[in-house]
Amino acid sequence: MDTKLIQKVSESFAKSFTSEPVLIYSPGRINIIGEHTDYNAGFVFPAAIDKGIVAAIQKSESGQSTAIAIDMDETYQFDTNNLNTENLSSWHAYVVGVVAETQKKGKTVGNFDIVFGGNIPDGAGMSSSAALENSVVFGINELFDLGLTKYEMILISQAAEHNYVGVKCGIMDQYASMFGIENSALLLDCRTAQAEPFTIDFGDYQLLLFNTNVKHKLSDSAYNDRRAVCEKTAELLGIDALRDATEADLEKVKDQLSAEDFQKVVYVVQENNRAQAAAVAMKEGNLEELGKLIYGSHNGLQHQYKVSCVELDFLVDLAKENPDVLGARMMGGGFGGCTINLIKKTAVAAFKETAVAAYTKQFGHECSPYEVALSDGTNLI
Ligand code: GAF
Repeated sequence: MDTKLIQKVSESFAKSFTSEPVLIYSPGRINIIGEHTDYNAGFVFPAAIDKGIVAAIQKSESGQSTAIAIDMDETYQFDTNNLNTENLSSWHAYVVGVVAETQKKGKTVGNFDIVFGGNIPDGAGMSSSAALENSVVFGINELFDLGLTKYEMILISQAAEHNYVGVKCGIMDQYASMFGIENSALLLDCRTAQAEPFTIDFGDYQLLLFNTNVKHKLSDSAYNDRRAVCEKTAELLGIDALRDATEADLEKVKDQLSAEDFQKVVYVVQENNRAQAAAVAMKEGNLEELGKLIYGSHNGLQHQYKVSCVELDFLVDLAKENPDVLGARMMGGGFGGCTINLIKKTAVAAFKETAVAAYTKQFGHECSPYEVALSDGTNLI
């Protein structure tokens, strides 16, 4: 837990408000494998991390709600009794969207004051948005005794993202952030919402992230377009979701799809298989196989699903040149954010140095290495 961040948020709350707040930590997430499979009712393999959002929240007696984002030094005011959901920009949409979705469930949300800050870089693909949504819904559930289960909370967070942010995301990010378990990754079946926890101990190996520090435009619309292709294909096949399709099934509708879209849906079916194969490899302690699956995932994301970018590809290509890296791939929605690498512990320091130098030379700005610990999900501090 980042005690400095907790202190910063608490002090900032005390400067603006007099009451004693409830403190919440809501983590971001990584994902070992299983990308763009969640909205196809498939398998994903995320873990909550020791980077996230700290929120201080308390009931407001002033007749309005005040939200303060300390990282941006911005304040936004609204009234939960007369919520204006038009033209919400940036982080306002996450906060107000969660309130609006909670109200749609017939819950009475009074006014509240919230101050939040985080240590997940924006656009890093580590789900700062899900962490924020979860901290808000968890906080108002606590303050107003709404009686929501954690599962109901993540559905509210997801709906806020769909309806007020405009990204038709799956459930992976909100789930991992809410239900994370220390030192564990979760093999999550997105159809049943049941997760099998895997204790993560890779022995001589570990996970290492590199943030490209880029977030390319159009990522949200490209995300929604891909989801639409998947849903259209499932409809053509007469199935509920692509999770139920085999590659042979896809051949039956090949002539009804563009060549590009066909490759995209093939990717989804293959990636869903890779996520399940990764679970087997981990159970067998077969890290070479896990690494191959991770490289295979990137290859599909780059060439078939087409959600990578030159910066991510560059970092994965660098990893391939290093025999101490067993696997590397882009992580999250794509078009920027982080790569995730499975690397020998003794090689971490040297690879960080090489990768940052090569990346800076190529793109004129640095990439940022991160080592993360796997943490518990959203909770009171
Ligand atoms: C984003 C989404 F929010 C997730 O639901 C998931 O689809 C991911 O992209 C891709 O796997 O993080």
